[in-house]
Amino acid sequence: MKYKTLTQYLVEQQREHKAVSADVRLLIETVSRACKAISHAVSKGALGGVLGSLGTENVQGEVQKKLDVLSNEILLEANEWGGNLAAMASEEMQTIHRIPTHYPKGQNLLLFDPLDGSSNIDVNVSIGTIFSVLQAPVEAAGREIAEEDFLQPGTRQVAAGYAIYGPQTMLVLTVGAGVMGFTLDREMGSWLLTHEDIRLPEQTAEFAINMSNMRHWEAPVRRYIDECLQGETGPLGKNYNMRWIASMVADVHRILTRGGIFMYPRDARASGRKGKLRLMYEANPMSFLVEQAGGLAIDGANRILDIQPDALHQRIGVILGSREEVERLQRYHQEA
Ligand code: P6P
Repeated sequence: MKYKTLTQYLVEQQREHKAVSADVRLLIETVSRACKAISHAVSKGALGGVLGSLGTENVQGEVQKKLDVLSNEILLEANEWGGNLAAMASEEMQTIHRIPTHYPKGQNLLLFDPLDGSSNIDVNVSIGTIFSVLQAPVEAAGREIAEEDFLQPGTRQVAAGYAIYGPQTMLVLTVGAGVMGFTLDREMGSWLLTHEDIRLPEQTAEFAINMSNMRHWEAPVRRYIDECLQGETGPLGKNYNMRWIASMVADVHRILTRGGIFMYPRDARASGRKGKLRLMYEANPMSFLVEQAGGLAIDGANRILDIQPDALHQRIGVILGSREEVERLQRYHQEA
């Protein structure tokens, strides 16, 4: 079977649908090449001397794995010279990374979690790269780009996606014209459009949450999970299954593929009061993808994409997936 390549898809979106500009198309192609390099490094595992921790912590206070830092460096180096970026931001860096003065600059802002789920690296479980593309505010023209220029609601994203390094390496992307899945053909080094127009099933019987945090949850979350656990004898009238990979990219990919609800809600812990996941480069790109596929993404009562960020590494509660289930949980939060 002949598959459309990522380049062909992007050229068509640019030429026929005006869904992407030439420099966003170049940016996505550059990010996809960097993800190929990360996939190659990840797949070497112990043979590549890239497993294990560096003994350092990132800005989040999380232990940095060798592959976290390597993936961050691959994305920075790949995206510095293209002339289509004003600056970058990463989970692994305290503040923004401006384009070096000897390179031309562009109008786009690239944000990424270079290797999400890195606690799974050493145990050979799927991990991924998450990215989000914004545009520099008009008022930033003629001055140095600042961190505040990144603090835009998720509705302003012009593109978002993730690469998942699993049994297959895939790139799942939206430019605001639906969600497309590309599988890496390692022999040719091409991303091939194998999953056109991914639609997230509106109903599900599968929830994803870390149950060990149950005692810390707010009442609406506790109510919803209790009802799921009551199965067909309870108010939801059906039995539910549970999955938790502890790798957001893998859990979200499963949900985009067969439906489900992903929950990392804020909770009563000091570390969880605002949630665990980061708004700018985890929740926003995943929410853009989920909504483009027909699903819903909330922080509890509010749509995630509408949230006005107040800090680059801001954390947020995340509930996303099959529309019917997320709407139910949103009602429970609104009733609380
Ligand atoms: P927990 C990975 O560290 C991550 O940021 C997400 O990818 C994942 O969904 C979550 O944290 C897992 O958190 O507390 O279950 O280990």
